[in-house]
Amino acid sequence: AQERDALRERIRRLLAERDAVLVAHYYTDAELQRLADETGGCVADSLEMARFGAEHPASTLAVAGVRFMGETAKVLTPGKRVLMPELEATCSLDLGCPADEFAAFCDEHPDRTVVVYANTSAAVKARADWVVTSSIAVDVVRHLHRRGERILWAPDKHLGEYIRRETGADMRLWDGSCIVHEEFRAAELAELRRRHPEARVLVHPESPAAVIEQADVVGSTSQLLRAVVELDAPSFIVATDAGIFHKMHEAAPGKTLLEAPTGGRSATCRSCAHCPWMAMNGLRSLAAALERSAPEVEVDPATAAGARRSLQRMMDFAA
Ligand code: CIZ
Ligand code: SF4
Repeated sequence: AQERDALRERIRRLLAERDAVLVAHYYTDAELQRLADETGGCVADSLEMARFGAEHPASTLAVAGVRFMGETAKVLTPGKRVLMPELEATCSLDLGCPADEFAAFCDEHPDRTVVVYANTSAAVKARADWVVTSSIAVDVVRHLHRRGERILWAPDKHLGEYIRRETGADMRLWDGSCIVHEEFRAAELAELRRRHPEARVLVHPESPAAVIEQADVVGSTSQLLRAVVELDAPSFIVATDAGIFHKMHEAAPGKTLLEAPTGGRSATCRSCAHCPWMAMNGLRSLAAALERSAPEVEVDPATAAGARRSLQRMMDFAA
């Protein structure tokens, strides 16, 4: 405990020395989320993290999250230094959608509007017409569908199928998935609901359709967090990364939160609904990154300009 206190102190000092602010994702460890809150940083979903970083006066952003989040921060604020504890922290959606293969997929469907999820590399975003997050995906695709546009969607097939069901849009889907949300199990969830009939079910749309079907609320991390506070229910079954429980407990201290059942990827994982790449972020690696001012996220200017264009479309639509 003493060592962790010392680490926290060192990080506070380094943040000040480097003119840096810590932005942490909801799925990172609670101690990083706490430190971000205590040092005037922010804890948020991927897009809110980027927005906060853009508006904050610090010249360096220390991004605790996964690589595409660091890239998005760099794309939106090219003048800032973006440090990450671990550049190898990635995402199965990003990994499963390499830019060259994605460009070939787009070339096969030149008549379709290309909409990609925020969980992609800057290079994939640069090839897209639109970037969306899970909080705005249905609204954007409905808008495009009403304009008569047909959609090419990547990379998450579960989110893509969900958007298609909600909007009725004509969508071609890339075959990608999140290794965390894909593990939620419909039969076991139904069983848990039988044992807790008072609980409301909150599901992130990266989950399989049979899990989404059982949800009272389907939404992004921020939307699920809001639901815990706003819905008048004593308990909730939550199907998203367990990292979110820190903020949920903080925001709604009296409520009972239950983890939605997973298939169980490994016998050793603390919680199977916890992203192994998010877990690469820790106090020690953060302190080292600040100490060395590395590793730094770089995005080449042409790619950044392309990604900024499709991100900006989403932000203009949301405004
Ligand atoms: O699953 C993820 O990685 C999410 C929900 C990211 C984000 O904040 O949009
Ligand atoms: Fe990617 Fe899933 Fe991890 Fe989010 S939780 S970063 S979508 S692998």
